[in-house]
Amino acid sequence: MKTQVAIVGAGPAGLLLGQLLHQAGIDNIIIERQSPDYVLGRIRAGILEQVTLDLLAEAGVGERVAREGQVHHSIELVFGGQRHAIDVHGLTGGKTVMAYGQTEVTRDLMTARNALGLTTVYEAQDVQISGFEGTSPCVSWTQPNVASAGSQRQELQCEFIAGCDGFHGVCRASVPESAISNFEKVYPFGWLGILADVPPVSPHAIVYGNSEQGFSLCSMRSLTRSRYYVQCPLTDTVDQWSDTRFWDELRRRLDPELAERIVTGPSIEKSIAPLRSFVAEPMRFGRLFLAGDAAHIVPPTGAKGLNLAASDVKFLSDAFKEHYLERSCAGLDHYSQRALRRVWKAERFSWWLTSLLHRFPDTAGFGQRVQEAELDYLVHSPAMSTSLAENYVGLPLDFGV
Ligand code: FAS
Ligand code: PHB
Repeated sequence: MKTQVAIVGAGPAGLLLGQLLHQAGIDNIIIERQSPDYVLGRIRAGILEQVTLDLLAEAGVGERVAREGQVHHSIELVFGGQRHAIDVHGLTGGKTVMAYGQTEVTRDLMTARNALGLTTVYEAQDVQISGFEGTSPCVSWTQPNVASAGSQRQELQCEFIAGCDGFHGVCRASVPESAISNFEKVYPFGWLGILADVPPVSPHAIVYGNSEQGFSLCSMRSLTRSRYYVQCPLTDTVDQWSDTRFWDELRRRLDPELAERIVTGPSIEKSIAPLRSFVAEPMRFGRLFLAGDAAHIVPPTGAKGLNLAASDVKFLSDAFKEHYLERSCAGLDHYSQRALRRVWKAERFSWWLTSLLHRFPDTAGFGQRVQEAELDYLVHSPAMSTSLAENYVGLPLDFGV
């Protein structure tokens, strides 16, 4: 098999990149280790920035999200038993965010790729990449479930490899340690998240809480499906959290009026995710380019993970178009520096909001009072609220350039 760009990973980054390259006439094949249902079964992000929405529209998959997504003009912060609205729309000159689940983004991209008859190899096992430091990159794998393929290795010769295979993928792991620098911060808690088919308690604004018991988040996937989170110890397991315990704990962490309004119901998904900040530098190694979670991870507090993957893909697809259509390598040579400038600003914002909204086991006394003072200052300072708002809606792609 041969292609121009081999994409490893059929999550949002890989699928979006494949769509944009196809539209530019650049041949690509995606190699994914899981099944389509498994990929769709992962419950992840829920908030899209305008930059991401514009990219989905450019990729030809903007119609359903525009129809079914819920536009949010504000967010709310709950602390000290009181709820404070942050007028994101007013503070950013009219910008908003969209509540629309990553699962639906992935579904829309999968549907579009299938409709175009583009090649996506699912359930590829033992995926390996090679030759990316030279001029003949190659992706190989075994396809045990396909009789004709048997168990011999399949090989895809390509001109470039896009590593869109997430934090635990093979692409970043294939880079020699001497060629890569990793920057990481692991947080001493996780998020217990549930999905329930009940109307969201706050359909027009995501609610972030910081109470004595810890962080909480009230989000949604639609007007009939809610997504909630509470901070929990890393030692907790899902089995220790019955639905009743979850709902009681969530109510405990909200202001009385909101707690009263919560509509509870059986969870249809329940999981605990650890929180980390992570960046690998650079994001390019010869003919291998990393994008999305393959290159960086943010704590989900700032709703940046999926949106950063989208902006990486915007920069990388533009660079490939320059290479193939204008015969210029400038974009490819500049990709890592350009993407990392945006990544680090999102890392900073996500770290800052996580530090502000969570209870840290080793922070008491002075540190706790400073956190409470910063929250009080934030909701009463137009300057501080504007800084939160402009980062929350997503900085412009050319910010600071
Ligand atoms: P993904 O991890 O989504 O996709 C990578 C793909 O590569 C997967 O399909 C995987 O199966 C495949 N793959 C892996 N190894 C491979 C190999 N060796 N060969 C072939 N394929 C391989 N972000 C938010 O903004 N808000 C949230 O609330 C939020 N919650 C999250 C919860 C969890 C548990 C996790 C892990 C992440 C969460 N994120 C959240 C971040 C998440 O949304 C990511 O930013 C987003 O999935 C990034 O997309 P991709 O870069 O495509 O990576
Ligand atoms: C979600 O809906 O999953 C979500 C929303 C906002 C966040 C994180 C996650 O900051």
